[in-house]
Amino acid sequence: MNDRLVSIASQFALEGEILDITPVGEGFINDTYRIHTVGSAPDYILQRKNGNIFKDVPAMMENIRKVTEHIRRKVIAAGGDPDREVMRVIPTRTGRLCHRDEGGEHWAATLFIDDTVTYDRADSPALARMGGIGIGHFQSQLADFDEPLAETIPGFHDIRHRFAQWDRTLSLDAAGRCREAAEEIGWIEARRDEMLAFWRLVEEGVIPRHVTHNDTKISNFLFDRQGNVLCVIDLDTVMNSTSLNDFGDAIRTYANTGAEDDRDLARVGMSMEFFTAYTDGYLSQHARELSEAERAYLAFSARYITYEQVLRFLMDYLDGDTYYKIRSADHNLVRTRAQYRLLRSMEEQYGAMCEAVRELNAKYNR
Ligand code: GN1
Ligand code: MG
Repeated sequence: MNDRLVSIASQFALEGEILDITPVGEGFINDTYRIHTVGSAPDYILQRKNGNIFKDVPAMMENIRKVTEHIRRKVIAAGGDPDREVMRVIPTRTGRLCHRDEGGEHWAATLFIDDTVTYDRADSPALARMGGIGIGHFQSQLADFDEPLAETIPGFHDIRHRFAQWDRTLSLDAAGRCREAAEEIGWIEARRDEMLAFWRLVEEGVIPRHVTHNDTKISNFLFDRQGNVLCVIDLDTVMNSTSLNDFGDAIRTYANTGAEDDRDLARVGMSMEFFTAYTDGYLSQHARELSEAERAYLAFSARYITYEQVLRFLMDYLDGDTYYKIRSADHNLVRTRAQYRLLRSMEEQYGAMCEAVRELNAKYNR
C-alpha cells in the first residue's frame, strides 16, 4: 500500500480500517482512488483535485456540499436511498470539506457507492434513454435550489470567455502549432457568430440560468445492475449556467457512434435513434419545467457544447497540452477531429433533431 495515500486518507472521518487504496477511472483532470476498508465499513472515493484547474478547491467543495445536501433531502422525501442516489461528501476529522497536503495539493473524499455499473458509451437506446432520465431528474431535484454557488472555473461554458482565451492562444502560438492546424482553426472561426448569438440569449436572460452539472458525459453517471440510473457523480463543476448545456453535453457521449477520441472518423457520428431515446428520457422528467426559450434551443445546445469541446481540445493542442491529460503527442488533435466529425453529423441532422424535440415536447406537455 502507498503510505502517502494512506496518510492522506487517514485525514478523513472514515469508518473502519483501511485495507487498500487502488486507482479508479480515467478522468482527464483529477486522480481518483478507491479506499477499501476492512469488514462491514463502507468504502470511499479519494480524489486529488487538480489545482491547476480548480483554483479554489474549498469553494468547489462547498458548492458540492450544498447541492448534494439539497438532493439528499429530495431523495429522502421521495423514499429513495440517500446513500446510493446522491454523492455524500466525507469531511476531514477536523470538519473541513477537503484536506490540503504539505505540497499544497487538495484532496476530497466521498462515500463509495457499491455495486454499480458505469459506461464509456451507450450500447443501446434504452441506456441512452436512462441517461436522459438521469439528467432530467437531476435538474428536477434542483429546480427549487436557490443558494449562491461560487464560479469555480470562470466562464466554463461561456463561449465569449472561451473566445477571449482562444484569441490569446492564437496570438501566442505557444507550441508553434498554429500553422499546421490552419484547417482546424478555420472550423472554429466559421461558427463564431452563430455560437455568440446563442450565448447572447443566456447573457440577456432570455434563456434562464440554473444550477447545472456542467460535465454530463456518460462516464459521470452511476447505474445499478438492473440498468436504472442512480445518480450523476463528478460534481466538481456544479455552478450556475444554462441547463441546456447539461442536456447537450450528454449527447456527445450517449449518442456518439464512436469514441470521443476515435482515430477512425468513419465510426464517429450522432445516432438519431440514440438522440431521440436520450431526449425522450430527459423530457419525461423535465419537460414541464422548461421555458419556451429552453425548449426552442434544446437541439441547438448539442451543437453548442460539441463546438465548445472542439474549441477546447484544439486550444489545448495549440497551447502545448497544458490542460487535459494526454496519452499521445497528438491526442488533443485527435480529439478535436473526432469531436468535429460529431459536430458535422449534428449539423447534417439538425432538422431531424429539431423535429424529434418538437414531437417529444408535445408528448410530455399534453
Ligand atoms: C473533462 O474530468 P472529466 O474527464 O469528467 C472536462 C470536461 C470535458 C471532458 C471531456 C473540469 O471532464 O469539461 O467535457 O473532460 N472537465 C473539466 O471529456 O474541464
Ligand atoms: Mg470532470
